[in-house]
Amino acid sequence: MRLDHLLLTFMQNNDISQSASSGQKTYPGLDRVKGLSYADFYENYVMKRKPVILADAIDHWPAMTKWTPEFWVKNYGKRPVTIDGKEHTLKRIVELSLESNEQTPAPYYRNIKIRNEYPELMADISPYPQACGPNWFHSKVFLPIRERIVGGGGHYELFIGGAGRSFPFLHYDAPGAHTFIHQIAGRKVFILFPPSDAPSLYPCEGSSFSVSRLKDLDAIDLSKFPLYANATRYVMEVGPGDTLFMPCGWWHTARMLSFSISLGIDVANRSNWDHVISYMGRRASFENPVLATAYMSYMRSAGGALKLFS
Ligand SMILES: O=C(O)CCC(=O)C(=O)O
Ligand SMILES: [Fe+2]
Repeated sequence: MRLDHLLLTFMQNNDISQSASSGQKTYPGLDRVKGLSYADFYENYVMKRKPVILADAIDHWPAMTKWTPEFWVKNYGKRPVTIDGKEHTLKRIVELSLESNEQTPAPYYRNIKIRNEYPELMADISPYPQACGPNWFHSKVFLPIRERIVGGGGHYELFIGGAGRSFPFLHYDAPGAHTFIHQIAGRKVFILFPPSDAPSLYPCEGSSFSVSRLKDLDAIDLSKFPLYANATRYVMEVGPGDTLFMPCGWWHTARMLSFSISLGIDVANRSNWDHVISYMGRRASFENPVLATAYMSYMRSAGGALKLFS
C-alpha cells in the first residue's frame, strides 16, 4: 500500500498561516499516520529527521486501559512526591491535575524514571514498540554508564499533569537523542521548531546550549529577540494512544489541554549516533574536559561496535 493512503491528518498539513504578533510562520500540524511499516517509518521519518505522530504504536500496552486517575490514587496515592521543591502526595497531584486550568495550573509531576520509581509498572508498558528501536541505550555496553548519560539514558520517563500547565522551557533533548512521547491519557499540544531555527531561538550560553532563553512563546518581545520572527513553529496535538516522534535536535515544549499522562523515552541508534556524539562531546567540554576524553572514546568505540550488530 502506498504511504499516501496511510496518512491521516489532524489538521490541514499545508495550511501555513502567519502569526499576527510576530510575522512568524506557523504550520498547524505534521503527519499523523497509522499502519506504517517499520521500513517506511525509518526511511520517511527517522532518516529524514521529520517529526510524525504514530497512531498505533502502543495499542498493545496494558497501561492504555489500566492507568486511570483512580489507578494512581488507589495504588500510589499516599506516596510523597517533591515537585519544584514542594512536598505533595501523589493523590493531591492527581486531584489538582484533574481540576487544573489556566488560572491555577497543577504542579507538573515530570521526568520520573519508571524503572527506578515504579519498577512493577514496567510490565504495563511492555513489550517495547518496534518503531522505537533499536535503542542503543539499552545495549549491554551502555547499561553500566546509563545513569551517567545526560538526559533519560533510555529510561521511560513519566509525566502527570493538568490543563493549562506547560513544560517549563523550550529545549531539544539531551544527549542529542531522538525522543518518543507516548500519550497514555488526555490531550497535550507540542510546539516544535526545526534544528535549523536554533539561532532564532536564542540558546543559553555554556553547557545549557540545548535550552532556549525564550520563555512564553506567545508573548515574545521582538525588540529583545528579533530573530524569533524568522522561526517556523509546528504544532502537534496528541491524544490517548498517540506516539510523537521528535527527531534529534528538534526544539520543543508542551502544554496540557486536559488531565494528562505521558511517557517519554530517548533513543539512539545508527540514525542519530553522530548527533549524540557531538552533543556529548560539546557538553563534556564544558563540564569535565579531562574525563571527557576518556568518556568520549568509550562512546565512540561503543557506537562503532553496535553498528556492526544492529
Ligand atoms: O511532555 C512534556 O511536557 C515535554 C517533555 C520533554 O520535552 C522532556 O522531558 O524533555
Ligand atoms: Fe524534551
